[in-house]
Amino acid sequence: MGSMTFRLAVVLPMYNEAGNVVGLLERIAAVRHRSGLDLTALAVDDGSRDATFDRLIESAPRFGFLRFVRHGRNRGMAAALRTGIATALSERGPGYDAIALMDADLTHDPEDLPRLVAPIVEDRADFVLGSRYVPGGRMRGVPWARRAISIVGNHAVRRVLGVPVGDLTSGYRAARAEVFRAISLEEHGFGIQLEATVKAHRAGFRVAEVPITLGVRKSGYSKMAYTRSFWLGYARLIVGLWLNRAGDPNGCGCAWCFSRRGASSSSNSARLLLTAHTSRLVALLLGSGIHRKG
Ligand SMILES: Nc1nc2c(ncn2[C@@H]2O[C@H](COP(=O)(O)OP(=O)(O)O)[C@@H](O)[C@H]2O)c(=O)[nH]1
Ligand SMILES: [Mg+2]
Repeated sequence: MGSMTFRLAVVLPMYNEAGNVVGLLERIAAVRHRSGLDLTALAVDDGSRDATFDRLIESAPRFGFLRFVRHGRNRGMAAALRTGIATALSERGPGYDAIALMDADLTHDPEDLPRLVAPIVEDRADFVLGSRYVPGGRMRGVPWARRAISIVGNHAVRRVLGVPVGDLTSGYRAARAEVFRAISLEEHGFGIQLEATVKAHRAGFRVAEVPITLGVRKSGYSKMAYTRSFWLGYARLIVGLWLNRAGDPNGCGCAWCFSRRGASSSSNSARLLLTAHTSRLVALLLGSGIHRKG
């Protein structure tokens, strides 16, 4: 399939990104023009309290490829991504071939989009990660603590879950629409990215990585914080995915997933106890070590 007929929705979660909206859309417009991709920008304003929504409304006449939806109140990045993905999947006649996820703070270069979707366009992959951890991938200006946490975290999770992917948590990614139809995403925190990578791999989709450079934002502020709930959420997710590694590719290890698998109850309660206690312990250890300022 040539790129001219390739329909791509780029989901852009936005929470207080007023200073980035127009610059982002200008760069996407240039990419769209140059690449010939049939690209739609699908912004999800997640109850921003700044002028993000006003900027989107003002931008609509200028950027014909822009669509946007709004949450009445802030529901978090994972909810915004889910809304964006569901909106893209509901598009009919014709539907999108692929859906990309990209941060709206210009830390992901829109210019990388054609390279990101190329493995899908050329039918070499179903799910492509914009990766910091393959040759050519980089981080530019990212604080050392964040780098360290990401590098060590990715390494550990790769070993524990046995998923042969360098950058499991990258927020810059693209997948065939059918991948998002096949996997169920249940995480409420930033862990939704890891959840999607592991579930896509387990469901048998071909995963590829292309190098990207992750930059730092020039406008606005990061909403990621290394809080106790951040670590707790990740720990619970990782332990759950590990416990469920031989089961339903969509299962996360929670009581519901185990009961759906129909396994016997005694070993299940032991596992669930382990999940709860291990995740709390990991979260405590990690959460007490690192606190974010501001
Ligand atoms: N919709 C929505 N987007 C969010 C929320 N938190 C972060 N984002 C968006 O997700 C992307 C990444 O968030 P950011 O705060 O930059 O996190 P970081 O890149 O990990 O530091 C940006 O486009 C944000 O606007 C949220 O609560 N709701
Ligand atoms: Mg960011």
